[in-house]
Amino acid sequence: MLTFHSDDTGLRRARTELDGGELVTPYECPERVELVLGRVREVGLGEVRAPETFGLEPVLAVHDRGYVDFLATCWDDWQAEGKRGEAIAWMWPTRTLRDDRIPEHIDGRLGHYAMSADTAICEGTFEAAMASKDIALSAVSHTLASGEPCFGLCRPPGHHAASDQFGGYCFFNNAAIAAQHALDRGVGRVAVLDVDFHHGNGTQQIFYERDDVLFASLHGDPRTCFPYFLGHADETGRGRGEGFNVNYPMAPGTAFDAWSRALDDALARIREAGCELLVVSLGVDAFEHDPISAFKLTSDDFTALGRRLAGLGLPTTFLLEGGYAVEEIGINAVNVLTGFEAAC
Ligand code: SP5
Ligand code: ZN
Repeated sequence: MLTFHSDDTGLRRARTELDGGELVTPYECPERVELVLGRVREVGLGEVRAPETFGLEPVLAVHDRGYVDFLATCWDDWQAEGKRGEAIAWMWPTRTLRDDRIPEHIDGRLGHYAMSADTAICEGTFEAAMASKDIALSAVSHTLASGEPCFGLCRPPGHHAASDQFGGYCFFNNAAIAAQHALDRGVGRVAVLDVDFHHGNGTQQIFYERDDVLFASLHGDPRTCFPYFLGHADETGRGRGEGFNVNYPMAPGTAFDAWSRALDDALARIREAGCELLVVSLGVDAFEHDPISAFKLTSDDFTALGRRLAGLGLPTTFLLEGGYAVEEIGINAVNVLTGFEAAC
């Protein structure tokens, strides 16, 4: 299987993440890509290729222009204020305030465009996000052109990024950008299957009122898990999108037996919907030893996941999402890919 990778994903190396009232070294770090790339090479998964550049047009097909401009200028605007730390939002237009006027001051703009305070913007963030979406677009383009499965080693991840909000370590929604690109190239309906431990709130929001993308997500129940404010089972889509959003919230401690029953249900829904392309939001933070997650998948379970995905028989693009701080991130991500290939 072909892998798309770029060293430019390493241009973002944030120093700070607000976690438990402390500023810690971010869980989402450049070393993640090195670990996965090392494993891709170790097992001889296939060629590793640099992405092509696609510019902003496919980004603007799913993201708001003002949001993209904000991401492009945030770090400079923040620095122009003489701030010493990284750009972390600290005030938001929450329930009792207005959200229809975008402030001019960078603190207000940050609050307008941020979803959560876990994600600092630092030097190189925009450049890394551009590389990440180019990886996703290159991967899906390869799948469309060849019918072959393809792996986009995206970083930063994307699935928490909404049409005009960043957070959860995500800036551009790589999976949504790739899915929209496929539709714009003539694919009739795309399935985005999100197996990251966290709910893909951004992907859900972007496609919530549409029937050309079926979004299915397996994740920690938002009653107790990030992102807390979206991802319940009763979120099924709106308008013509009704029935094209499927959430499988599960309790902390869930292991592969229960998790894979939800997976099989999601795969049946994808089959029934007549999807022509599968985009997998491949987070591997459902792993039993992930430092910020609570499911109990083993490394072998990720191989089994790959096998089951192959059973759909669809052209498939895998895009890296979460998965943190453990050596096994490379093993687990690549296990999905080798499991998939072995079953094709
Ligand atoms: C892409 C993705 O997986 N994003 C996840 C973002 C989660 N951010 C909030 C993390 C909260 C971490 N709290 C950990 C406590 C254990 N020390
Ligand atoms: Zn995650």
